[in-house]
This record gives sequence, C-alpha cells and structure tokens, in this order.
Amino acid sequence: MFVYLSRHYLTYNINNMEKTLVLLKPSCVQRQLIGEVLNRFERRGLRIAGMKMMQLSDEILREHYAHLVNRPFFPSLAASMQASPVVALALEGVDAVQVVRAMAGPTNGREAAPGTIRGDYSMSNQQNIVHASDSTSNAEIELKRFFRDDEILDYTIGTFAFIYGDGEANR
Ligand code: IDP
Ligand code: MG
Repeated sequence: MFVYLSRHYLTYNINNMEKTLVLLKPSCVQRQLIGEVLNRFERRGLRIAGMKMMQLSDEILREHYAHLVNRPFFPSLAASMQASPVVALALEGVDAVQVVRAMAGPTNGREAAPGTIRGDYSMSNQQNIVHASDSTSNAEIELKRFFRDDEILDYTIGTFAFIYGDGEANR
C-alpha cells in the first residue's frame, strides 16, 4: 500500500523531465553526419522537442560563447561555427543535460572515449561535431537563445512506457 501510494505520488506530483540544447556543428553538417548523430539521441530514448537548421549570426555566437570571446582562438571558433548552417536540437528526457553531455564526451575529440560522439567522429579540439549544454541553468538560457517558445513542441512519443520504468519519468 505504501509503495503504491509513493509511486502514485511520484507519478503525479513531480516533473523530472529536463530539456537540453544540442547544436550539430558545421563539422557534423559538412561531414554529412546529421542522421548518424541524430540517430544516437533517438536510440537513447531522448525526445526531439525542437529541431531546426540555422546559419548562426555574429551576435548569437558572441552570446553563446561569451565565456570564450576573449580567448585567442575565438575568431577561429566563430569562423568554424559559421562555415555552414548548424542544426539546433531541443532534446528532452530524465536528466537529459547530464545524459547528453556524457554522450558528447570531453571537448577534445582526441581525448574522448570511443562510444562517445566526439570519440567516434572527431579528431579535434575545435571541430568536435556537437555542442551540448553543460548545466540545467545554462540549458534553459541556451534553449531560449535558439528557440522561440512555439518551436518547442509538447507531444508524447508512443514508446514512452518502454523507455522509462513505472514512476521513473514524470512529464
Ligand atoms: P564544450 O563544447 O565541451 O562545452 P567549451 O570549453 O565550452 O567546450 O568550448 C566551446 C567550444 O569552443 C568547444 O566545443 C570547441 O569547439 C571550442 N574550443 C574550446 N577550446 C578550444 C581551443 O583551445 N581551441 C580551439 N577551439 C576550442
Ligand atoms: Mg561549453
């Protein structure tokens, strides 16, 4: 009875779903790896809540990489991010921020473990295929930077009950 009640409580009173921002960088788009990388997120069970292709402006890049604008490599980083359109993704899941960062692997592709996106597709510290938000607070800020509210779609996927166990995921 207690178990039933606590599960009931979890199911109906806590929303533990997170959304995170991913950018498929020009190093992904130009190497025609969009489908392959997207496939990994889908297979993992993350819901694609938003997706669009866009050419990044100087303004959005200076904001997005504000922590790096004074670094000597910033002009080269900006050029690499503007070399072609990128694909912006809003991905949703339980602990999605941490799950997606782990899937991306560390910044430098040469140091990333095989099995991670960077570890499987990148040989570079800069041309490293994906951006992924590094915290839940940054994810919120970054999602607002790249998506209007009406571009984030609140639909359910039919396999939801087979992606999470009972009471584990609450939308
Ligand atoms: P992250 O993408 O793993 O979060 P950050 O330190 O936030 O790494 O850096 C943002 C991006 O800037 C990296 O993904 C990479 O493309 C680029 N970058 C970081 N450090 C260097 C560097 O030392 N040289 C060139 N590019 C860099
Ligand atoms: Mg970062």
